[in-house]
Amino acid sequence: MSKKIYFCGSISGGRQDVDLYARIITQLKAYGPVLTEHVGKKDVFTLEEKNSAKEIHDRDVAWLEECDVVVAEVTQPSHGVGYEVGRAVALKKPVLLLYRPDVGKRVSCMMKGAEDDRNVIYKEYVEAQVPEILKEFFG
Ligand code: 6IA
Repeated sequence: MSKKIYFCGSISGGRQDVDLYARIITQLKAYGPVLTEHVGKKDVFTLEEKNSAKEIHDRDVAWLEECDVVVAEVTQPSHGVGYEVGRAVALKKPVLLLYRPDVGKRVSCMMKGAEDDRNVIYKEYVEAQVPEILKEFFG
């Protein structure tokens, strides 16, 4: 069944993983529409410059409420991603957290420790594992 997917990835926190985000988003589209496709676009700042911070925040929170699942790439630390994951947890949305230990960045305990046995799944991965992780998550 098609699910509305909210993908989270760092923007102001640093764009070094943008190409990876784009590749994950391409795979996510097999499972349903991705509401936040711009997160994987190199020109996100140009795409969004017409919107104020308030408009971006309110639109993104509305999409978080609307979505069926949240997938967050949390390797590159980002205030926005942490905020989105926190709101998604409070909304009791199914959340998949993806972290790449081989990059050498420390993961926040507020991401890793959010894992529970119900809504929040945390996976340490390398990119080649993304297809199987998504298959299992979307079941
Ligand atoms: O704190 P960050 O910027 O790294 O937060 C990134 C997360 O917050 C992403 O998952 C997005 O869903 C959301 N987000 C943060 N900033 C933007 C944004 N800014 N456009 C869309 N979503 C955003 C555009 C740049 C702006 C200066 C025009």
